[in-house]
Amino acid sequence: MSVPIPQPPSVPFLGNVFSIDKELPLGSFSLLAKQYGEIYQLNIIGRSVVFVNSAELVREVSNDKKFQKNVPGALAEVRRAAGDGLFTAYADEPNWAIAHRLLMPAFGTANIRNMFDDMKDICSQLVLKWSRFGPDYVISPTEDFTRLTLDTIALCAMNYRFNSFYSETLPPFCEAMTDFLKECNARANRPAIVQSLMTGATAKFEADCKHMVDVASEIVKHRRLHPIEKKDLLNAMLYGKDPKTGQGLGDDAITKNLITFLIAGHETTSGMLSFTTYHLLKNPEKLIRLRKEVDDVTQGNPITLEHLSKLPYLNAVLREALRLNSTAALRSVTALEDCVLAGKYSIKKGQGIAINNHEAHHDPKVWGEDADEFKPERMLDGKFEAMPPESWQPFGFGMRACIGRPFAWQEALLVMATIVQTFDLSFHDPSYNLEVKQALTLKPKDFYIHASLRSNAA
Ligand code: MNH
Repeated sequence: MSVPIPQPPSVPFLGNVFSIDKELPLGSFSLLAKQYGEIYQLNIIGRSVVFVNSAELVREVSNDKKFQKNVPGALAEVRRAAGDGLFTAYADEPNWAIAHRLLMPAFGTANIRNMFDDMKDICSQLVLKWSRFGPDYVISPTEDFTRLTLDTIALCAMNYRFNSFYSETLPPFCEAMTDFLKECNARANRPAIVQSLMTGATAKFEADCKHMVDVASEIVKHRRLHPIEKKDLLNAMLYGKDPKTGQGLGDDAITKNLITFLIAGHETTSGMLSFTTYHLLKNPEKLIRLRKEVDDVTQGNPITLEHLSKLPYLNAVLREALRLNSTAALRSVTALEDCVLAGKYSIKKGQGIAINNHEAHHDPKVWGEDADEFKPERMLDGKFEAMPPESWQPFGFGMRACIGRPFAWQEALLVMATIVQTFDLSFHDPSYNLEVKQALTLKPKDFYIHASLRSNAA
């Protein structure tokens, strides 16, 4: 028995576009999920999208044989800068497979371990800033973590220094990217006729895009002229060959992938660090447990690569923060054939499906009635491994899953361990409750803290 997929009332031509909050599309999609349940259908300016919101349905569409990555809406706009780079490549674009095979070893755990010293270099800059400014200074964690993650990916991937900690405002590249990503979201929800009238916004969009392309292609040119011996991602792309076809990547493809790493590699991780900090501040007893683990392992010594493999509670904290607030909570696939979901919802071949992992990660059916609470303990002692498959997928799924996961994880372990080892943290506004904002990814909104050097250092 087939059951129709519910669709909120729509208006002619624009479809359901008025249901979508321009500042926080995910918020609208989640509100609709509260109203319509595990599945619903929207018409976004003529494009039909089926949203799946339960852990069970997400598991069903997490299947590379039946569904493939889709690059619709805002993601398609990101192609203006990132083209057929790894993240925004269409499923059938040859450069995806070549870059994927060529880059997998470079992003593998062994190579990421080589990046520890560079990660530590940037992490020390954050520590120095927070120490020197002292306890009265109002810290914006989202801004300082953005400095940190942008500088870290640039140094590790292409030996480039943005030096973000040495300026009052974020680097021009970062502003261009933030504005660009916001505009990608806006453009995706604008009818073509409206878009065609917005010449000012389009000019700004083009200029931001050009700025990013210029910075990245300058880095490639510079490295060609001044080669260095470093096992970074840029060298892997310049000199590596696809093991299957023997092909290398051209300078244009390399530039697009550098932009991809800068975009994909910093916002998401910055958001994860900010949400983790928020949840630890809201749950002081978890912070105490975490600090005890870090102190026991490090004995107050500077953090080393070896320490990072001995911090199970920190791993659980990061998993739990990413579950509650996945920074890239939506992904899209297309059905490769006609199918029926949950034995009752008919889906036609070619149908676009949006996967709302924010909802799935809060599904009480798999996470329990306390699904909205921050409880790292549920990720410990084999419980995480025992969850139904694909219940936790903040890094996406299958062959198009995040290539930067080991990178982001090592960076987050280092930074969070260093922070709890070094500082006492407090909310700037003790009554602050989490609010979320969205560019392409999600971050806490109006979240400010204070940091003072620890009074009871180990
Ligand atoms: Mn990342 C793909 C989340 C860190 C580079 N990343 C994805 C996807 C998700 C994701 C979800 C799948 C998107 C989709 O299905 O359309 N990524 C994250 C999160 C973090 C993260 C939550 C940090 C926390 N990502 C990073 C870092 C890098 C990176 C760091 C680079 C250094 N991610 C990528 C790339 C892809 C990707 C590249 C695309 C992979 C592919 O399609 O082959």
